[in-house]
Amino acid sequence: MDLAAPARAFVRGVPASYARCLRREPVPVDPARARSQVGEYARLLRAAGVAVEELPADEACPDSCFIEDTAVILDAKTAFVTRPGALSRRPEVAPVALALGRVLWLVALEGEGTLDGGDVLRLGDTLLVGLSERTDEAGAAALGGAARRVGLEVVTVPVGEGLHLKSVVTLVAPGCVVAHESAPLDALRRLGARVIEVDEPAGANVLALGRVVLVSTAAPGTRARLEREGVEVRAIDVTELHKGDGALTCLSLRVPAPGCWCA
Ligand code: CIR
Repeated sequence: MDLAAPARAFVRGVPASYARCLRREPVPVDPARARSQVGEYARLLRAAGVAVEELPADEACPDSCFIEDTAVILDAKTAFVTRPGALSRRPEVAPVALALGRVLWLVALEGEGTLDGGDVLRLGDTLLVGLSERTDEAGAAALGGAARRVGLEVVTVPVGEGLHLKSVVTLVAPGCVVAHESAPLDALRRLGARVIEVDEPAGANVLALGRVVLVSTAAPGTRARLEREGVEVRAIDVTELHKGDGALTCLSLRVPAPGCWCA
């Protein structure tokens, strides 16, 4: 199965209530600036050939622009609908499930477990799931049951620093990841991944869209490093989303073309 740019992606608008989003540092955030950064993100996805569907902002859900946490896309036909670890984020799920259900089969997380999509990193036929402050063993086991039915295997790993697993490691190319030193480097290498280590926290979350890889402007060293590796990089300013502990992958849910998988 080939790694390719997503065929389609779902993004979600930034509400004015984003000013009250969950965040580790009590820094002020500017919803209007975040909105324009998400608009540019959608534009870059479209420029990479991705069909983008924008779901409306939900004022009742300050973190709803971080749509990745509400589902895990398993293949071109199937999505696993999550139960986010943060109580305030659970109402985000139903409207996203409604939109996904128009084009995908849905499997819901049954039981008491919790899982955020930001904790799930796909590496070939393996879903590496971070056990974090948001994702627990029961959530990972529920995903494992759904994943097995489409030929994927779940492997869990503890998340040390970072809100989510993908805060500290993301895919660059088939078999190759970019990772912060706080990522589970041994586990990644045991799974056969080539690891490009970077020391910029904002550099560890990149979004591979086929050959083109989006990198935050807050990580110029990572950009230079990937360019030296021959990667075609597009830099994008998502600093207003970083203030809410978000990054590039968390701003979309990406659906691969049939027979392919995507970051
Ligand atoms: C949260 O704390 O849930 C949001 N403020 C940030 C979520 C970022 N999601 C992600 O990286 N997948």
